[in-house]
Amino acid sequence: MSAPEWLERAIFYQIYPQSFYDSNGDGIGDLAGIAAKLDYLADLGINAVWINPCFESPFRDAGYDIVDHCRIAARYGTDADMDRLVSEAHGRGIRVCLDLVPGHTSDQHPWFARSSQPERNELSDRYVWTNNPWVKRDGDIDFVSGTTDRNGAYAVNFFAHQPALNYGFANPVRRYQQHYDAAGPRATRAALKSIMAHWLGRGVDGFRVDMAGSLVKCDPEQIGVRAVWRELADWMHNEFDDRVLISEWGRPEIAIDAGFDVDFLLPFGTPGFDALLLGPNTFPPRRAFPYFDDQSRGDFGRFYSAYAFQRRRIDGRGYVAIPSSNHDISRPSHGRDVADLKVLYTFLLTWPHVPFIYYGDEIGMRYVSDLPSKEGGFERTGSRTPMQWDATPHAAFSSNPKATPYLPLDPAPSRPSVAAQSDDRDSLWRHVNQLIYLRATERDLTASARLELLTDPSPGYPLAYRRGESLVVIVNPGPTAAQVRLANLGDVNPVLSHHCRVEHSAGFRVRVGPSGYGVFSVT
Ligand code: TEU
Ligand code: CA
Repeated sequence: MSAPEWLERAIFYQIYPQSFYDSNGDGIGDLAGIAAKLDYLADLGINAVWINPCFESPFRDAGYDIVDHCRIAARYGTDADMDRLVSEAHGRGIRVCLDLVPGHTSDQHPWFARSSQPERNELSDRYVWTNNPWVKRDGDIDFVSGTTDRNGAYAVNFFAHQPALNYGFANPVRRYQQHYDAAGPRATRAALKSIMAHWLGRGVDGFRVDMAGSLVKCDPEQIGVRAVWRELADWMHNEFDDRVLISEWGRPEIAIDAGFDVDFLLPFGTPGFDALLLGPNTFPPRRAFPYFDDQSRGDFGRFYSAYAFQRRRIDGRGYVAIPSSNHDISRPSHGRDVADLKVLYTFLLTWPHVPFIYYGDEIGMRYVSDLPSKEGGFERTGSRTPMQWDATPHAAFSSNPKATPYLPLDPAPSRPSVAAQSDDRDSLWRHVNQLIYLRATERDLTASARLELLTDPSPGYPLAYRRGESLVVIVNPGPTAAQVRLANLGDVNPVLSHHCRVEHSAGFRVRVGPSGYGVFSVT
């Protein structure tokens, strides 16, 4: 089953709903607020959005603790607001993906209340329960007990208030462990299908799937979880045309094999994401420096070996997605200035993958350190501050300037804003906008168009690569000018370049300055 064609040109924008735009003045971003900003997204060149969970929840994990998967949380609006948002977005050629959280619910979900009852009932097997209330851990699974009258302990999927739904075990070895094809796990799968069908039936274009690899327990070879997702993915692709499944798995070679269309490179699973973007002063921190490092201390080869392995294994059946950042990690501007970010985006938006831009990254919003945790964010809270629309004290985040926003705004007087950048031809926003335009119009910048490295990937300062037949890209992160000689490329003309020159004398010498980049057409 090949992935939907529209992914070839997709440029996703991740929206944290509570922090994007507050349309009704209560200080919390909402669905009508997203609808009000669709023209902004269309002007930026975005053609797909992923909205973090916006369903009924006690919000102890910012909405990843759900009590009703088929109802929009009152603080974001109504189901009708979602219908309006989808229709308005489609009217602008923007697809809408929601966040599917299949692995767990809130412990306040009605399913859990019923499943926690001592006497056996139709939902006793909806979660993973031991038959012994004193179990704290079994293998790699944590358990919690004492919070209900059921004579057992329940498996935890993330926080203690997020009981794991029962999709079964790949290799059951204890009496309480059911095979993933047993009746209980199959009923859970059926319940997940009805949640998916509910939103797909309302025109949603697909899902980003939370902790996709967590469903089947004791599954070291991920045989069971692949079988479960293959059934769900085949069902969805057969029942609903042109919809996508995007996994938070971090193992594209497994996720695509399991039926997903796209899998993220992330700070866990494959090492590719770390090698590009994470280092000693990011969150999560890493010992080694990333390739996009302001002192050129990284090594593109660390990324490229992981990426090339994934591409070989995926073999055209799906896509890798490299996000600029997301709601769980520090923003790319952490430790990088605008010049560094322009080089990073030149790579992110010309490399073969499906790009995801996290809201605010297009203007270089900062990761705000040391914020008090909100709704289970902890260190992640710094990447979830309100969108900065203009330079007024409240950044025009809310229709009510007096409203207390969901989180404090970035306090820096120099904080970036859309208003200050969208008309500035040298701004980061304009650079991202130009690259998105290129990606949308150049036939050699589709997600699958051919890639040929023109320089050694290690350490990769500078790095040059060819896309398709007609484009050559050069990036040189860091403070040191560099030059490299390329093979004869034919006639070379700059499309978008900064401190980057290709000289025709004696072959092709590329001179590129500190934080230089260039996109050249070759004929
Ligand atoms: O994240 C799962 C996950 O593994 C990462 O969140 C990471 O391990 C964690 O943030 C510590 O860095 C997903 C969602 O993205 C996250 O926001 C949720 O909190 C989590 O699942 C539970 O649903
Ligand atoms: Ca609001």
